[in-house]
Amino acid sequence: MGLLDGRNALIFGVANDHSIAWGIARALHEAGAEVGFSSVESLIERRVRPLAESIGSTFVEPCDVQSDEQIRAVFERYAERHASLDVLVHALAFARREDLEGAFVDTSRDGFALALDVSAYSLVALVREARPLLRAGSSVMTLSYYGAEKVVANYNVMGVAKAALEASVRYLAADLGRDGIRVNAISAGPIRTLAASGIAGFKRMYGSFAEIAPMRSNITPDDVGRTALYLASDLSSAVTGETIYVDGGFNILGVPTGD
Ligand code: NAD
Ligand code: 0WE
Repeated sequence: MGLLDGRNALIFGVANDHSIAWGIARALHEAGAEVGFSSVESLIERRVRPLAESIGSTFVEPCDVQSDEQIRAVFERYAERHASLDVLVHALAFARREDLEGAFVDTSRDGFALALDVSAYSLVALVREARPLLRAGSSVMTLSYYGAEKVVANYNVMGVAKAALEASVRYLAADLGRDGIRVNAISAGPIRTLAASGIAGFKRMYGSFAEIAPMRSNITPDDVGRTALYLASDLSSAVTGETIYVDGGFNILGVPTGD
C-alpha cells in the first residue's frame, strides 16, 4: 500500500533523467501515484516520453509556461482523462544566461521580466488553470533556492524571481487554504542538472557545498523526491505556505566556512 495510491499527479519541468522533476516523479510513482508530465515541446518526444513510458505514464503534453493558451490546453486535455488532480508540481525556471553572470545592477528590464514571468508568475497561472481539478486534500509544490533569501554570487535576477515565487506560494496558500488545497515550496541545495550546467562557478560551489553543509554531502533529486512525497501526501495535511529546505542544513549556518 502506497501513500499516494489512487492519486493523480501532474509534473511540469522534466528535461532529462537528471531533472529534479524526474526525481519527484519517481518518488510519487513509487508511492502509487499516476504521474502525468508537461514540458516544453522540443523535449517531449526525445526526452520526456521515454521517461514517462518507463513508469507507465501516458499523459505527456507540451507547454511553454509563457503562453496562457498552452497552459489552458494542458489542463483541458488533463480534464478529458482525469476527474481531479491531487498533486501539481512546478519545477521550472529560466533567466537569460547573460543575467546569471556579472553584476545584478546590469539586469535589463526585458531580462528581469522574462525571469519573473517564467520562474514565478507561471506558478500562479498554472494554479489558476488547475483550480477546477483541485479539491480538498490536493497539494501544489514548487522548487526554490537559497538565493531567494541571501545573496548568492551570479544567481542575480533568479534570486529575485525565487523571492517572488516564495511570496507567491504564501499568497496562493492563503487563497486556496479554505478549499483544503495546500501550496508549498521546496528550497533545494545545489544539484547537477541541465539548469546548473555551464553556470559560472557552479562546479566550485557544488564542491564546497559538501565541505560546508552540516550533513557534509551534496543533495540528490531523490532527496528532493522524498520531501515532495511528504508534501504530496496526507503526512503534511496541515502544512501550507511554507518553504521547506532540502539542503543538508546549509541555510542554518551564520558564517558558512566548513572545516
Ligand atoms: P532542469 O533543467 O532539469 O529543469 C528546468 C526545466 O525548466 C526544464 O525542463 C525546462 O524545459 C523548463 N523550462 C524552462 N523554461 C520553460 C518554459 N518557458 N516553459 C516550460 N518549461 C520551461 O533543472 P532543475 O535543476 O531540475 O530545475 C528544476 C527547478 O528546480 C527549477 O525551478 C530550479 O530553479 C530549481 N532548483 C534547482 C536547483 C539546482 O541546483 N539544480 C536547486 C534549487 C532549485
Ligand atoms: O535555479 C537554478 C538555475 C535556473 C536557471 C538555469 C539556467 C541555465 C541556462 C535559470 N535560467 C537558466 N538559463 C540558461 O540559459 N538553480 C538553483 C541552479 C543554480 O543556478 C545558479 C546557481 C545555482 C545553484 C546560477 C548562479 C549561481 C548559483
